[in-house]
Amino acid sequence: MPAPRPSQSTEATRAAALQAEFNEKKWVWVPDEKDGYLAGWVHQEDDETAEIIMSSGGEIRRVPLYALSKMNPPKFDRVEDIADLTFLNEASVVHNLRLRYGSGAIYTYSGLFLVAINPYQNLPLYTDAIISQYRSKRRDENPPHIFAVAERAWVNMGEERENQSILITGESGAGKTESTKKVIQYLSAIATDAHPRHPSHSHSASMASSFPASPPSGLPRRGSFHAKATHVTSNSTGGAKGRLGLLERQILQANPILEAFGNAQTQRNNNSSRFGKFIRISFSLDGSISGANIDWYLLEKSRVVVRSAAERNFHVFYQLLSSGGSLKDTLLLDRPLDEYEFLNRSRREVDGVNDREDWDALINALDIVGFTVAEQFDLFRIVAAILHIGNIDIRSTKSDDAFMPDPSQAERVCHLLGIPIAEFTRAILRPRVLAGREWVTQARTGQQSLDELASLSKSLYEKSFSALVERINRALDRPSSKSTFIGVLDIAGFEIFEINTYEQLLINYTNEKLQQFFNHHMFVLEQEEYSREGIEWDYVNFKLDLQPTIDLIESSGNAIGILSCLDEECIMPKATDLTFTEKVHSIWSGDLRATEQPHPGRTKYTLPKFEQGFIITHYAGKVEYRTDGWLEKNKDPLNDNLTRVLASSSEPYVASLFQDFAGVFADMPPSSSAGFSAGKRRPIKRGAFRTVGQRHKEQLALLMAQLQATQPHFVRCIVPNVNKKPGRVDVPLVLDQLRCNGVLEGIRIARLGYPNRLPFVEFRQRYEIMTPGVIPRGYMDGRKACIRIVEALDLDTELFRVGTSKIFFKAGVLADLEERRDALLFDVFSRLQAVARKFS
Ligand code: AD9
Ligand code: MG
Repeated sequence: MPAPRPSQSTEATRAAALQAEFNEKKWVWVPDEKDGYLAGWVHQEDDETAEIIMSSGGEIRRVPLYALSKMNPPKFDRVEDIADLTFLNEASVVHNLRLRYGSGAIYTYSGLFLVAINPYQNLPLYTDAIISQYRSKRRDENPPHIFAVAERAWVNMGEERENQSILITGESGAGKTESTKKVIQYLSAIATDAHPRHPSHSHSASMASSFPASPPSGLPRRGSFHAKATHVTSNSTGGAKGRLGLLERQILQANPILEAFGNAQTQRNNNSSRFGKFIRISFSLDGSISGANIDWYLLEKSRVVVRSAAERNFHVFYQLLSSGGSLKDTLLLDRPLDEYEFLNRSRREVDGVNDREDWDALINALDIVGFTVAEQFDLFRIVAAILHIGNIDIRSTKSDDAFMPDPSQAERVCHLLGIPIAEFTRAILRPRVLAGREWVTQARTGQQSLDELASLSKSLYEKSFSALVERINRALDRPSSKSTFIGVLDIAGFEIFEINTYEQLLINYTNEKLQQFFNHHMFVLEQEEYSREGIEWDYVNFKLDLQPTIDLIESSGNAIGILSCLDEECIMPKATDLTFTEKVHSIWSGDLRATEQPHPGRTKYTLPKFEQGFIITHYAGKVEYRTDGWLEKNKDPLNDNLTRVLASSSEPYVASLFQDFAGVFADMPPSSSAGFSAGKRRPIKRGAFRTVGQRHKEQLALLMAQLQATQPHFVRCIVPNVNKKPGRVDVPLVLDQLRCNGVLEGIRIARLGYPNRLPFVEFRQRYEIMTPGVIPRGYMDGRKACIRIVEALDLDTELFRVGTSKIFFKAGVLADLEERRDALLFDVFSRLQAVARKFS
């Protein structure tokens, strides 16, 4: 049950007192380096500056007027939707988020966004009782919640038979993956309820629950914020979990598997996803889950071989080594953890993580999803082989030729991977390469051979991860033409680090596209609302279009983009990272496309040089990219000799991982004894060789095409502080994120239009009192009445628009009206009191 509300009258009195106190002064937010913004009131002001008395401490500061932000009246404290604030400035946005977070309300709407601030503690927000509380309810009937977003997606899907997507982004550690899990938890619970196995909940009734076309916006109802900020706390009893069907359980259990192989402890997050994912859950017409599918993006495979000393490798390495039984013996893992080179140069244990328990959970999950014992063994075979590869000792002779002093370690690797040791050793130490038309043996230095082993480890891990996801998909995928899906995207948000490299470019490029998608969506929705209401509004000139930046990165063909430029350099014989960088600067030096008008403030066609790199102006800010290592990163090379050996492995799983590379074998040296029979040879697939950039571009294009065919919902996760601690909000840190994740951009767009809107009835009820005598007695239609009232209120005509059912206002106008209304009421109230005193 919701917390008891204070009685109406005490609440009203308190609100009136707060308002009266507020009205006495001109309150503002003053920018502050440490706290972001501090409250103060204007003591004196001239044309350009103001003297502010700071609210805490009474210190006086002189501040230029442009730096000040207006404060919202106290009745707006803790509003559930930031869009309802009448002063929509950064300071008010973070103030509201901070206030709410302080009282345990981690979720807040901001127009189309749900903002979620990581609580860093387990709040009782996700029980079965809460699930029921959100079931079949409109957004405004409950406090903001991730469940409300899931509910809305579900209802929209049912009513409109349209696919839905929930796009969750945020920094590392912000809570994306947790939010994704909550969405899936909610959907599996309600889908189970909708299922015919539970006739008490008729699915048709639940799917048909009505939902308003758009959330009510405008001035929130009075007195509703405080009461609703407290969440229901009730514990689950029994619950949906026990009732889930196999498919639902498999979908839920896919997650621990993905996390074991795709997550790792980092400085920012003990369980950081090192890949992005898009999970689609399909539903049949009756509302039951009919299948699921997972796509993944950009696995950080370099972590397998290197990482900072304070971080760990992927969880599965530690889990496997903590396992009991004979598996480790079979995999020849007879050493303690600190004797594996790929594990012992960095952290080994993590607070709050029990690798042994997680291992059990992983095996349990694999069992539930349906991996056979042999399939499970294959997964761990690769993990173990990688650990052994890390321990292969390679040295250089005096003439700098690589040699392997002790083959026993390589023997372990070859045993597990099912490949001949002689072939393997030769591929690593002295591969045969095509020089002109001749096959020659290439001498390698020790370092080159070690690099090859590192590439092999990364490749093995990534390919096995890919096969793992495919296998999960085979278990969950039940394609059916009648089903519709809800897709959840859990992907890293915009990144601006001290040093930004190729990975950041790909992530930021992804986010630029997602933001463009959001802008477009918001634009369309706003436009629709305006045209429904018959309001003229020109959206075109608002610098909403992020396409120039996107083109700059992705375009191919004549108007080449950065990724294609990199691809070209990758096939140039003598190209280096430096020649690539120079090419970038020669192409985008500004004059080439001088005829195209870049948007003001977004200088897109000159990429200023710095050290070895360039700067791109993204929607979220300028980012300096350093280009060292890009050619290698993009080519992602693995020598042909090695892939050939692996593709002909006697272990079908290992061979299958490299089958796509069979294409190169057309060029294999005739003398090679790589040892695969013609029968084993797979069809030639030359297309399989693509650069990392190309692959990502294609994957992203597919994702965008899918998203475009859905009705989207946007969730933005926020890290409140860098200490992973509950309760503290570091305002500058939060502001940075709001800027990067598009929340402030969304507000900017909203402000360009008429963000506050009220239905005629509401407007009249509230403000008629301020214009006595303007509306004649008897009937008058709502629109006419409103027009009369605003005219009498003497509002500048630029500040509002009258639609067909609502009246629209620019930001800030309603606050002024409220102030005038309060003053009036106060006046009336005082006079009534005076009269009352006279008669008592
Ligand atoms: V990363 O980009 O994968 O590094 P995420 O996915 O954004 O990151 P994650 O969901 O893993 O972050 O959350 C990080 C940690 O914050 C979790 O392990 C929890 O300890 C904590 N967290 C996040 N959201 C919640 C929540 N709603 N309730 C409780 C939470 N704890
Ligand atoms: Mg994550």
